Amino acid sequence: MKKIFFLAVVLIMGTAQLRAHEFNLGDLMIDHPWARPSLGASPNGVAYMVITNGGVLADRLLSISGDVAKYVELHATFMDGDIMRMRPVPGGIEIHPGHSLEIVPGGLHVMLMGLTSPLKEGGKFPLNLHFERAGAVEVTVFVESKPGKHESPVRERHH
Ligand SMILES: [Cu+2]
Repeated sequence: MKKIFFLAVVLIMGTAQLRAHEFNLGDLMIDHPWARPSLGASPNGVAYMVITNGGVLADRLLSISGDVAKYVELHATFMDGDIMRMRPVPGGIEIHPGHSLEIVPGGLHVMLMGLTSPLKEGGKFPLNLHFERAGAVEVTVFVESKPGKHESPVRERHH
């Protein structure tokens, strides 16, 4: 919150969408960062969000960091035969102008390895996103078992 380039806009768009939230950084809009509650004593968690580039220049999500876990990594999920596996995405991911980077269940996810405390339903924590052009922004991640009624059609098709 101390960073001068940090600009967060929380949109309240009606009672059914009270927990929808988004963050803006230059031409980038980060929609509803959320994480599943962690299971039991599981040391790991996952977080999701959708990042839209509304500008005319490409940008790149370089990395994600935070104190919520010992290691925070962007992971891709892929099928290896019948087994779903995941691996880090080195060098980050480009976001073309007019496109959205969907970090959603079944695809990309933010891997939180070595949680410093369990993720509890209704809780929240900050993550820092680092972009090549736009710089850095802190977003607030809501801990929810489901991202709620406000979930966009884009994300629902992955369920
Ligand atoms: Cu992972």
